[in-house]
Amino acid sequence: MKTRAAIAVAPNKPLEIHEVDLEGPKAGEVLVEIMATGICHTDAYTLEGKDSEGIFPSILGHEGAGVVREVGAGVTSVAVGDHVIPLYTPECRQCKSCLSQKTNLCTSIRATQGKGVMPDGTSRFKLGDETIYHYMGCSTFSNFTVMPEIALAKVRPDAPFDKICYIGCGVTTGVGAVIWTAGVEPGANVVVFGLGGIGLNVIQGARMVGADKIVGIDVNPAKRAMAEAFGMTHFINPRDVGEDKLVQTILDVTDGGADYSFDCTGNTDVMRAALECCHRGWGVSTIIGVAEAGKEIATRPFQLVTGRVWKGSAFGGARGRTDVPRIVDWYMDGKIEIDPLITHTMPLEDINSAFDLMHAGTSIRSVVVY
Ligand code: NAD
Ligand code: AHE
Ligand code: ZN
Repeated sequence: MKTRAAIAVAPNKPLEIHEVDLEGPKAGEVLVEIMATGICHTDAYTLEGKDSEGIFPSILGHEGAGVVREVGAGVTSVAVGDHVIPLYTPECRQCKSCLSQKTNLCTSIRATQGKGVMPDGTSRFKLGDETIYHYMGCSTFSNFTVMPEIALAKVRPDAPFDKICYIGCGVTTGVGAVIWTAGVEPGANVVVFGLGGIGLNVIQGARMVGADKIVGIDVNPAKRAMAEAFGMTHFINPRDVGEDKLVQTILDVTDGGADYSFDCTGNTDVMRAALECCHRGWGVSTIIGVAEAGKEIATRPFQLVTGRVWKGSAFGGARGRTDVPRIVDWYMDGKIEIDPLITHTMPLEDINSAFDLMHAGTSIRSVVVY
């Protein structure tokens, strides 16, 4: 079949809209009509050539929601007409990682996913004779895509696509990192670096679990109002206090340091500050931000010797097929908010403006509605 898609042709070039050829689903695969997709900072990072796994030409996008239109042989967990959220972190429930119950990082198809192909080693997308690669196993910047069955969360049919697409990455990543990765408890002091599409969801996760102080840090003062609306109690702009005084300022505000901190910037200097602002003896810092290829983190080992803990979180530690439908319920039941975070919507033809808005710091989430 033909499908309209935005193709990342080369690093740092605008996405190009084309009618591409899409091969139908093979065994264990599902054809999904994507109804809406968010644009996450990770899409921008890959488009900018910062992802060591970035492949061009490819169809980016990993934050979608849609409807099953066709199933391949042997598919049993979803049927035509089901509403689904594509999962860049699948849940096969059979691999060593899934069975361990210690991680959400299902390994069953990770290798082919990182190479931009389906589990059989081939792409379903073509433009003329040229192969166009998949991205993060999702490619939601295409109106239709093919997904492995194990990478689809079936969700309730009354939830609006243009909002729940955000649960495909940003919402789950932020809220999940609080609940599942860090395990923040009521009364804890939480410090969040970067108040964008991920950081604001860390803030609402912290509010949901009953955190005490929720300190937000951002170099863009325009992010303050939304963060306060989502539960932030204190705001610090590193440029106001001086970058060299940032950690001490946080220690003062939190009476000795954060119980939990989260990096939602992808900046390795910020990651260091996020660790070092943690309380001596027990503070836990969770890295969510994705740093560009070649970057490394550093701190004095003494920071860890004296009890601070450095962790990382992918997709909020969520087990996609199990947890994503629950998060959709939380949204529909009013336990979490999504609508105010979707600051811009646009047709696929205008998708490049979503990247401009992100870089200008004027959007939280842009959503393409097909
Ligand atoms: P975003 O662009 O919406 O937000 C980033 C925010 O960080 C902005 O508000 C920006 O002003 C702020 N910022 C930038 N530099 C800063 C600094 N030095 N100090 C303080 N604040 C600073 O991006 P997003 O969509 O929220 O994504 C955030 C990060 O999380 C990205 O690196 C993204 O790739 C990553 N991410 C990781 C996962 C995961 O599973 N681990 C999932 C989604 C996104
Ligand atoms: N491909 C990069 C790493 C990118 C990365 O860390 N991705 C996150 C999700 S970001 C979503 O917006 C993730 O889930 N990582 C776990 C995984 O298995 O990819 C690189 O450095 O090569
Ligand atoms: Zn993302």
